[in-house]
Amino acid sequence: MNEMSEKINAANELLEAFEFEGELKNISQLHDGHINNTYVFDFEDNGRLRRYLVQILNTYVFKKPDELMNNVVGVTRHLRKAVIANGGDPERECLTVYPAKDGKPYHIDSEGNFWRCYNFISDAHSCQSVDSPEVFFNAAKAFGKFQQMLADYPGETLSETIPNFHNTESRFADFKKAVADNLSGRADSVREEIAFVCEREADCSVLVDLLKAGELPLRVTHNDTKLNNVMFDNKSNEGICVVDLDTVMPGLSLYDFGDSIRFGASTASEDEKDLSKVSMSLELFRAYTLGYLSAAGESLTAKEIEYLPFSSKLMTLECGMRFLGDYINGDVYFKTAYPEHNLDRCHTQFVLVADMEKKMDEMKKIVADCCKELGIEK
Ligand code: GN1
Ligand code: MG
Repeated sequence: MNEMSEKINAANELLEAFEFEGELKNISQLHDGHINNTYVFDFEDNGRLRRYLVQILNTYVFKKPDELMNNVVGVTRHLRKAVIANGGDPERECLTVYPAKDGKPYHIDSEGNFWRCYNFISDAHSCQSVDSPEVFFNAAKAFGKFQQMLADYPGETLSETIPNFHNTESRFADFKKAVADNLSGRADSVREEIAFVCEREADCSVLVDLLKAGELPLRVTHNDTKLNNVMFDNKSNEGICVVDLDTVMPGLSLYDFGDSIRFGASTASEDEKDLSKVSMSLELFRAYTLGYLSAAGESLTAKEIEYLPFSSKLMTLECGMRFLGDYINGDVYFKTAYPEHNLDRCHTQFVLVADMEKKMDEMKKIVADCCKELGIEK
């Protein structure tokens, strides 16, 4: 069923299931993410506009939505307390789960769709690309602060919503399986891309090995730190709220840092076809590093800081490998708008990886300079 009719069919059921206030006036769809379907429901309540963020969770990707929602409820409650303790506005600086009337944090409709409802963050916007280093600096501060606010969250109570999500070694094994199974029959047309990944097999184990050896600490991390997962205040442009909490799980701070660079430090969009436009901007890398270290630097270990540049490359390689694997699997995981979409995405990621390999020494120097500027000594 197409997405438009899906939301209209379900609207009446949702009005029954959730405690919305007012009269439903409009439904619009947001097209930010590659996984879930997101809508904004506008209600009029005694002349006042009330908006809710309503989503269908992708249960192909998230196999245990119940456990996922337990994570999200726990994490959002914790963040709310932290925002209040910092003197912030919990209506705009964190997500709140609105439970269904039966008390569950979701509603499964008659067609089996898994719906949930959040507050809509008012007077704020998301960004699909970085138009100034300042925006990226602000995103970094927001993700750094997010990590700080979750520093005392009991990680052992969180379920793994996608097992081995950033275990790049296991991602590589999944990739090899996709190539061997060749479900779409496309593998022969992407031999060069497959070789690009295989040449970098050793990289895939580096962070996992450091974690196993106890050289990197396990923290509660976001794990999907794309620029468009931060809401920016319309007036100040500060990053006020981190959203998309489905992958908040125990992980490495380096996953969050690296994934932000992958998406936000690129000079082009993730699916740019003209690869001559794609590179990793050192200016943007610097802006993010400075923002992130200013918010979270004190709590990072020397090893974490040392691996910031490498993690940027690794998270980009991992994501490119996932896009390529999905292309070979027949586009079953990421939403795509046209048949070669995942392949286009994979190409931008690999151009970025190659560019980061060239710029690795400069990235290391930027990290050292930022530490110096901020007085961080490890
Ligand atoms: C997905 O949902 P979204 O678009 O924020 C994906 C991330 C990828 C990203 C690539 C649960 O994130 O892991 O890095 O696409 N999320 C999931 O753009 O797989
Ligand atoms: Mg998202």
